[in-house]
Amino acid sequence: MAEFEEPNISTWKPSACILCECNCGIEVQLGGDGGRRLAKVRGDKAHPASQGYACEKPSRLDFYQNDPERLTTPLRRRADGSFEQIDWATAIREVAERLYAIRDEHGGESIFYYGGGGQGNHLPGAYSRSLRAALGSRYRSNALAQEKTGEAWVAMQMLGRFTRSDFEHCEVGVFLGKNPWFSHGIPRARVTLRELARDPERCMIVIDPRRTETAELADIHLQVKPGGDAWLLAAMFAVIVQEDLLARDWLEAHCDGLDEVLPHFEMLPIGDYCARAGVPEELVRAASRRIASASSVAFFEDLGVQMNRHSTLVSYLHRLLAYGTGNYGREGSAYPVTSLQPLFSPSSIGKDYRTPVTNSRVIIGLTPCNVIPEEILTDHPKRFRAMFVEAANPVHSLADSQRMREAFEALDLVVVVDIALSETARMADYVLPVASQFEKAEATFFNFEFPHNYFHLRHALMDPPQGLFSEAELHARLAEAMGAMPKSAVDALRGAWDEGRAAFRAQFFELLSSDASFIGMAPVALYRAIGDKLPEGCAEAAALWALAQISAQTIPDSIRRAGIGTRDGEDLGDALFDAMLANDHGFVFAIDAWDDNIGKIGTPNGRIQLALPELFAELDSLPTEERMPVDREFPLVLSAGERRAFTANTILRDPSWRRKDASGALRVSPEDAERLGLADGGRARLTTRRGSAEVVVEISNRMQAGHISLPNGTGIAHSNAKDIGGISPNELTATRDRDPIAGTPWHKSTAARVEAI
Ligand SMILES: Nc1nc2c(c(=O)[nH]1)N[C@H]1C(S)=C(S)[C@@H](COP(=O)(O)OP(=O)(O)OC[C@H]3O[C@@H](n4cnc5c(=O)[nH]c(N)nc54)[C@H](O)[C@@H]3O)O[C@H]1N2
Ligand SMILES: Nc1nc2c(c(=O)[nH]1)N[C@H]1C(S)=C(S)[C@@H](COP(=O)(O)OP(=O)(O)OC[C@H]3O[C@@H](n4cnc5c(=O)[nH]c(N)nc54)[C@H](O)[C@@H]3O)O[C@H]1N2
Ligand code: SF4
Ligand SMILES: [Mo]
Repeated sequence: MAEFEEPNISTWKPSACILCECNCGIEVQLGGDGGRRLAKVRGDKAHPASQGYACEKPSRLDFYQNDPERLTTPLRRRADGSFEQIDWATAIREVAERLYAIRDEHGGESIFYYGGGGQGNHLPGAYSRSLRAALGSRYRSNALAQEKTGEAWVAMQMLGRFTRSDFEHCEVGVFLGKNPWFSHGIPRARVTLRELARDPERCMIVIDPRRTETAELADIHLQVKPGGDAWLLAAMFAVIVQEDLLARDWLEAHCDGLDEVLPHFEMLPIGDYCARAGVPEELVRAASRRIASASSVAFFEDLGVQMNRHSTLVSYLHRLLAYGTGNYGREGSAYPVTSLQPLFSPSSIGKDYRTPVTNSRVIIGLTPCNVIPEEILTDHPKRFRAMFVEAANPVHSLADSQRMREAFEALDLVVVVDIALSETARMADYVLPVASQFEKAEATFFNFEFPHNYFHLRHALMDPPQGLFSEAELHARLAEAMGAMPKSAVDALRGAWDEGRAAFRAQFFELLSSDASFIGMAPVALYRAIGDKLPEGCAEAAALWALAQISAQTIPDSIRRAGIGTRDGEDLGDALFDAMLANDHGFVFAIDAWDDNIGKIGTPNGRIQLALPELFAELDSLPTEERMPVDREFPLVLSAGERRAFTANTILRDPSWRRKDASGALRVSPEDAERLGLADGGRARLTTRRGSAEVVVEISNRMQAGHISLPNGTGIAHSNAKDIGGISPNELTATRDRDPIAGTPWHKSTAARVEAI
């Protein structure tokens, strides 16, 4: 994948792609001025998960690393709204003072934290724990609370654990509102999809209103009408119930609550539901029977349903279909995730706390993204007063950018930590620029595989530009400026490290037991104590030492099965930490066994809970509800945010990175194009209740009539942007369009109209 012909090319260095959550291993040759260019990029064969696989995107990573608009100095907003450059000492001092002032006046709970990492960088989130602890900040959120919280709410109640599925070995694979051909989400996605499609003994089922690239490979494509999944899935489970296809013995052995669930499906009018969903009844019955007869079924639900009407209900129906047919815990089905740092923490379930203003459910510790503006734009005494945003771009990525901007304007203080002047950074009082993901050690906690699970600590490939440093260093400096850094603890730990690991462990655990407040400051204290003592390019790994110790206590058997810490007298946590540092191509940190999964059900009685009564009312209202409320003014259904070959949220800002689809076209069916007088490549005006924009049209026979689709991550302000470089989808979406339980947005079914220009 040669991109640049440059002299002085370096040897191949291992790293990872940061453009989707797969984080495929890559190898990079550096070149150009001072060796700062990612000159050549290829898939890394030594990476245990991706095994050399890479899609079309990582060859363009230099557009991230060498964006001409990278920030190099801290910025402070002037009264007139413009920015001035300030030095680091001033920036750190003023940010610390102003955060403390807000804490003192309104309480730490009024300071809201957003972000902590995107598709490639989760270490900032680990270090930000210290900032939140120092401030007593309680509410936080990130992108998971606009996609996965409904699913997490369902999974935690039914199973007490978050699960993923084994597409490599399944007999039947079901993709529900998911297009892995372009969005990936499973290792080596295209290889796995082709294998599933090619094997006549296996079957792929895709539920998507578009004839996607994935749907084209499928054996059964249920081409649902947009927003119709609740009716479709209810009908599918009703087929299982009414045709007596339930896995009765398995249900008896492992599940509770079947008797409460069955009455909702025994009389369900399957034909009527299929008609509402827009899918032929015979095809629905065939798909349901195929699922019931398979030895194993893997399901993947994603944004097509999670950012859509009835999303939490659909997550529930999908699981009824899976568990009703016995698909949990055996090879080729769903498994509970063994993670180093659980993104979906079971500990947060049961503690049902709510947001201060809208009284919304906080799920897995996250405030629903769609309510954030309402938690600010009010005179409620408990409203959020300040926001600290890190490695995220919520003004662009959350519903209703206009409203988000109003909310940001209303805050007393906004601090944004980013590498670029993002749409969110533009609203900040202080912008704090940091090292890029290739200039510091980084890692993600997207550890979702089974039975072998992987971790990859990437080492810095180069130093940051003069004056910049990582989030770890930033959080340490902020803690110091706030007087919150436990200095004597740092000194004690530094000394102990030089004596050896046993002394270091003893010292660390003594600090923990003697001072309850130490735990909150441990990430920055570890960084200060040992960051500079770790191998070159690994300083930011310091906080992982504590994570390794915790993992050694929570999942010791899984780690030992991976061959770690098996030598006599070796400390398991330290062995895991050393393995993290030593394996710069990634490594297997845990091996699990399918047989253990039933025992890992995390509900109080160790059985799967089939009945979620809180969802029954919504389920039973389906017969009288319309799929999309009829609105003559806005007759089309817009899916705002489709993954395409060249989209990657807003990680890459320079639009020249996109080899295809430079205009981020609105996809329209041939029928609609004809009716509306639209030409391929022509312009049109797209309008929703919330906004209006000029778009370029692509006539696509993958679209069904009545459905139109825009890409995600486009419409970014950049000096290389030409004319229509795509529009920002959330200028068109509304915060009140959200799920009643989880508050997740309905981006995939926004009412819209299109007019030719
Ligand atoms: N190329 C690329 N890959 C990415 C990303 C990226 O930006 N670009 N982002 C990553 C991230 S953050 C995520 S969360 C994942 C998301 O991955 P996906 O969820 O697979 O991505 P989308 O394309 O947003 O949505 C999937 C499908 O939902 C369909 N859909 C729309 N409306 C409906 C509906 O009513 N019902 C059903 N059943 N389907 C519907 C769309 O047609 C689309 O094919 O992708 C990751 N991978
Ligand atoms: N309408 C609509 N909206 C959507 C979606 C959709 O389908 N439709 N998809 C949603 C989904 S699934 C997701 S996950 C979100 C993603 O949205 P966000 O979570 O807001 O994240 P990104 O767009 O990935 O923004 C990442 C930011 O991090 C910055 N950055 C890059 N590297 C670093 C670094 O090393 N350190 C720091 N501090 N910053 C860095 C980038 O410059 C960028 O500003 O978007 C969501 N928004
Ligand atoms: S699938 Fe593509 S975009 Fe995702 S991490 Fe791998 S190479 Fe990067
Ligand atoms: Mo996402």
